[in-house]
Amino acid sequence: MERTLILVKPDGLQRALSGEIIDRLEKTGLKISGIKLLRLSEDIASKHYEEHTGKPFFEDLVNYICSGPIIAMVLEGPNAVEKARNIIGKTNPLESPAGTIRGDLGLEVSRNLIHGSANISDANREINIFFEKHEIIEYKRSNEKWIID
Ligand code: IDP
Ligand code: MG
Repeated sequence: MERTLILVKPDGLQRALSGEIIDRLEKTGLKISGIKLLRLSEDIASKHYEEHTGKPFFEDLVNYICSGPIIAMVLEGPNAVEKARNIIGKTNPLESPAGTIRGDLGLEVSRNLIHGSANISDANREINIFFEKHEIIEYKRSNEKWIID
């Protein structure tokens, strides 16, 4: 089954929105297969955001993501990557429609609350940065047949 990496960014925790953010994603039916609280080092943050190396916002982005604890999470389900991105919204909260996490809860691109992998290959790469194999748990939920046909 497809998996994606989600990060509740430092502003999400500072604003006590982590429950709300996880709730919105979990209610879709996506299953939490890994979850942890951690504070990123500059090295790990730069690795996670390596595609943005050299961009004007890169240094601010790394400082932002390292500025406080984050929650890292693996979500699993059919089309998990695309589904999570749809719930998250566009990169800039201003362009994110109402009903999305960034659209409803954020104002600025540099404080956009949450990360979700952009595609399956990014998801695999990012999950490997944040989780050891044994930290991802495979389990069945009793209501799964009512969520996934
Ligand atoms: P994404 O998070 O929607 O995938 P990316 O383009 O991959 O967006 O950018 C990664 C993160 O970098 C964004 O979530 C946001 O926190 C930050 N970012 C992107 N563009 C800007 C910008 O123009 N100014 C400041 N921060 C930005
Ligand atoms: Mg991205």
